[in-house]
This record gives sequence, C-alpha cells and structure tokens, in this order.
Amino acid sequence: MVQELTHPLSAETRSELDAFWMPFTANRQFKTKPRLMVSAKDMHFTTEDGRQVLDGTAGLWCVNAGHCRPKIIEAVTKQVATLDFAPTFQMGHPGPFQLAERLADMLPGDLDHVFFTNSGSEAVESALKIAIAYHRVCGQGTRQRLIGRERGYHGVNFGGISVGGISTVRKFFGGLLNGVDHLPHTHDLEHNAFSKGQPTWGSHLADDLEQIVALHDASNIAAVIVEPVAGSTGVLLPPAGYLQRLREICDKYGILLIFDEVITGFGRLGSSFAAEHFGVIPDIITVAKGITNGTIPMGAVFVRKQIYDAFMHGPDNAIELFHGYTYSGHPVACAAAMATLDIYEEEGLFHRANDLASYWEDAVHSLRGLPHVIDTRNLGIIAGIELEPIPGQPSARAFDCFVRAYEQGLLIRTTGDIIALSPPLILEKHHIDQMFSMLADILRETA
Ligand code: PXG
Ligand code: PLP
Repeated sequence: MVQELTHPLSAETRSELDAFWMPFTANRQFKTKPRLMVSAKDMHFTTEDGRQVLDGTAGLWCVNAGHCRPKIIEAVTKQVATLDFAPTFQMGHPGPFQLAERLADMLPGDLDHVFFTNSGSEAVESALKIAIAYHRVCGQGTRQRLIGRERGYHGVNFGGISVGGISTVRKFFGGLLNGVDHLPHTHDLEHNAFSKGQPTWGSHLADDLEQIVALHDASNIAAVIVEPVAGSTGVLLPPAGYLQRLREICDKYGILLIFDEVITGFGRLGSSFAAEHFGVIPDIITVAKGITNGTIPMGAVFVRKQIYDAFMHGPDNAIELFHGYTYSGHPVACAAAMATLDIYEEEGLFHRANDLASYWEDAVHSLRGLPHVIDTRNLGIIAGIELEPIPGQPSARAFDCFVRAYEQGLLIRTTGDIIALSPPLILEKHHIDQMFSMLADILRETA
C-alpha cells in the first residue's frame, strides 16, 4: 500500500522541485542532484530509485521507535476519522488531558504539568515566556533576562535564536531579544578529545553563571536554558558535574533552569529524559520530536508544580496565561503520542537503548585512528565524529562523507565537520556493525 501512495519524481519532472523552499538546505545544490526518500519501514528508508538506506539519524533525531509503526498508523487513522480537530481554547477534548497525565507520570521530580505546542521551536518560545511570566506572577517582574549558551540550538523562532549560540542562525535576523547573555560552551578537544561518555574536564565552565549574576544581579535574571547534550552543533557532551553545578547556582539565586530536551527526551540516553540520566532536575523541560515518533508534529513544555500553581490565582474566570497555539493538544498529535508511548513502554525501548549503549560506545570509538578523525564521542545512542576540516573549506569533508554514505545506503547527519549519529532505538547490533563498517570505509575513501 505504501508503495502505491508514493510519487517518484522522474528526471523529467525535476522542475517540480523548484517551488519548495527547503529548510536548512543548500537549495540549488540539492535541486541539481536531489536525494529523495519515498517510503520507510523500521530502520530503513527507500529512495526514489528503489535503494534501501539505513537510518542512522532517526530521521532528524525523532523517529525513536523506527518508521511506519502499525500501532501509530492505526491510532492516527482512527483519530482523524473520529475527531479531526477540536479547540483547546476555552474548550477541550480527551486527548491532551490523557496524554498530559501520562507524561506527568513519566516526569522526574515534581514536574507535573504539560503545555502543548507543535514543534521544539514553539516549545522553547513557550518555556521562555512561561519563565518570565512566572517571575512576574510571583511579584518579581524585574527578572526578565535570559541566559543561553554558545553553540546552543533552541529552534528558529526569535526567542530561541536569541538564547541560542550559533552565529549562522542569528546573524541574518537583526537585533533579536534584548537582555540575553550566553554561557561559554564546554567543547574543548584539547582536554576532552575521545571521551567515552561524559568528559571529565570542564565542569568549572558552569561557574561563569556566577559572573553573569554578579554583572546583572539575580533580581534581573529569569532563566538559564541549556541542552543537557547539545545535539545540533555536533554532539557536545556535558562535563561530569557541570549540570549539577548549573542547578546549584540557579537554586542559590532563584533562577529557573530550563533543559531543552527536544533531542535528549524519549530514550536517546537510555532514560525517559536526560534529567533522569544526569540526576539533575530542572524547573522546566522542553520536548518535541520523539514525543510522537516524528509521525505528527508536536512539542511540549513540562513545568514543576510550583510554576503552574503560581499562575492559578485571581478570579476563576480569568485566563491565567495569554499564550497558546491553535493546534496545542491537537487530537491527531495526541493520538500519535499515546501510541508512541505505548510502543516505548511495551518494547522497553529506553532500556534497550541503555543496554546497547556500551556496544555502541565501542563501535563509535573503533573509528579512532582513521584518516582525519580528530574526535569520537558518545552517550546513550548518540555519537559525534569530528573530522579535521579541509583547509579553507570548512564542512566540505563531512558533507562529502554524507553524500557518499547516502549513495552507499546510510543516512548520517553532518554539521560543520562533525558527523552526528542517532539511529532509531529499535536498532540491532548488526545495524551498529553495518553502520560503523560503512563509515570506516567512507572515511578511508575520503582520505
Ligand atoms: N531545541 C533543540 C535542542 C533542538 O535540537 C529544537 C529545539 C527545535 O525543534 P523544531 O521541532 O522546531 O525543529 C531542536 C531541533 C540536526 C537537527 O540535524 C536538529 C534539530 C532540528 C533539525 C535538525 O541537528 N533540532
Ligand atoms: N496569524 C493569524 C492571522 C492568525 O489568525 C493566527 C491564529 O489564529 C495565527 C497567526 C497563529 O496561528 P497558530 O495558532 O496556528 O500558531
């Protein structure tokens, strides 16, 4: 059935590629030599020309349970035919209530309320707004500054790019938000190259938060937002003790700590959330991607009980938070999420990721010593492989590997000269073997 629904673009219909302005893509390069997927199942995509491609990236870090899972398809199909849409502004339907309750049971500490969005970017905007509004409803309306981190990625909306720390996603877009500071990133090959799991050097970099507080005074600071593991900028792992230290400093000064778990949530580190993995409980968590296995767009913000409770004051008929999306808690997304959580649970996929992590680690580090490999790093089922750039041509070497890998049947993701891997958590050891033997060959070829 899947095959019948696909619409392979032939060479003659290539002009059909023109209208779509592709996101985060070299449009002209892509459109002269497109890479098109037409169907997917479990660990593999099928390309337009009928080749199988092993999914080394779970799509874009989202298809944690593998592709086209019947249970999700069935849930989505049933939902769309039963209640396609219902408002959640001053109205309700069962989906988001059931899903929020289920998520609350999975959450660490006293995080127990859920605000729904449609993407990670929207989850980040919502979290930043909730953080500022929270201080205001607590009578501390001067706490408005937001602190992000260099090399952080928090989506593409104005709040997210302001706290984010990637020059290319910021520099075209003007003045951004006022009142934002950045912590230094923690990636340092001189100290941390070839770390297995968390690097031991670098926890002291969290102490820069003390200097930012000294500069602005805690009474002006709302929140610190970090990715527990930075994914987009090339798998940057938190040094041992670093996140704990951030938590301590935030506690000392009444600053909210936000973990952006859009990538690390839902099993990537072998736990429900990175917060659990690292034993550090933030005040707010943002998620997306794996919440629906990538099937239907959805994001969410999880907050501690005290944050939700702080808003529940004033007359009962007053709207407590003037924020929300038309599609917050969309019925079809909720159905996809419920079925996804069923699969994660029934198949014990987070445990599975945990059990496979050491085999994965060995495989990742087997690339050490191959041409141009200047770092290999891993945590859970994530890997970063950093290559020495070709002088004067940053990112060309990794992009060449990406194209070769795709042509040979493996989907990898590259950012700059870093290869990032994050396959679906249903993977078997033989997939790991295949992935790394293909990569080793490609690295030798590109020498
Ligand atoms: N926060 C984090 C930590 C993310 O990784 C977002 C927010 C934004 O989510 P949306 O759903 O708005 O894209 C992300 C998204 C990559 C890659 O290859 C990473 C993301 C998206 C696309 C590609 O590293 N992360
Ligand atoms: N723009 C206009 C003109 C709208 O009417 C709306 C929602 O009603 C939006 C933007 C926001 O859309 P969404 O709620 O899907 O984010």
